[in-house]
Amino acid sequence: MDYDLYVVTDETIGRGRSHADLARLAVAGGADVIQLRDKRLPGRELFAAAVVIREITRDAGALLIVNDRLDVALAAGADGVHLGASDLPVREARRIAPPGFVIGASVGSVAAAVRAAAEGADYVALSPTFSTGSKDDAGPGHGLAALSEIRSAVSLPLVAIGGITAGNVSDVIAAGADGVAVISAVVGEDDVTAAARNLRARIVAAKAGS
Ligand code: TZP
Ligand code: MG
Repeated sequence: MDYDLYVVTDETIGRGRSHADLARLAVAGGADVIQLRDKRLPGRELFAAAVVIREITRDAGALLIVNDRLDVALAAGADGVHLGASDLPVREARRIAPPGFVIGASVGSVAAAVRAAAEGADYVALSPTFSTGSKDDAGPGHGLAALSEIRSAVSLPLVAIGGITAGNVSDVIAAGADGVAVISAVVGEDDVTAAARNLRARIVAAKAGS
C-alpha cells in the first residue's frame, strides 16, 4: 500500500470546494490516499459523499479512507477507516471488518503505536507531528524525534500528520515517515492539484535521497 501523499478533505479549509471537488483535484495531482473527514455531517450525508469519492478514487487508483466511521466506510465500499483514540478501538474494528480492509490509527507515542500494531492496525499516523491550526484539539506537536522513535519501534507504514508543508516534508520523510497526511498544504491552496503534485514530488525526491 502506498501512503506517500495522503490528502484529508476538509470543507471548512477547502475554500468553498466540496469534499468531492477536493478529492478530484487532489488525485489529479497524484494523491495516493484520500481521507474523507467531516465532523459535522450526519452519517447519511457522509455516506453520500463517500459514495461519490469512491468512484473518483477508484478511477484514479487511489485509496479511500473514511475518518471515524467504520459503518460509513463499509457501506460506501471504501478501502478503509481511520480511527483515533476516541473512536471504535482498532481491535473491534479489525474483528468486524472484512479481510483486506485497511485500518489506520492515530497515535501519539511509541506505546500507542505498538498497541495499535498489536490490535491489527495497517498503518499508524503520528498525530500531530507538528502543531496545527487545522484541528482544534490536536495538542502540541510530537516532533521529528518522536517520529523516528516510532519508526524504530513498529514495522507498519508510518504516516505523519499535522503541520506538514512543502517546506518541512523532506525532513519528515528523512525522520522515517513513509508518507505524509495533509489538509491545509493541499486542500487550503488555491491550486489543489499543483500543491499535491509539488508535495508528492518532494516526497518522492526525499525517499530517493534517503
Ligand atoms: N489530525 C491530526 S493533525 C490534523 C488531523 C486531521 C490536521 C492536519 O491538518 P494540517 O493543515 O495538514 O496541519
Ligand atoms: Mg477520529
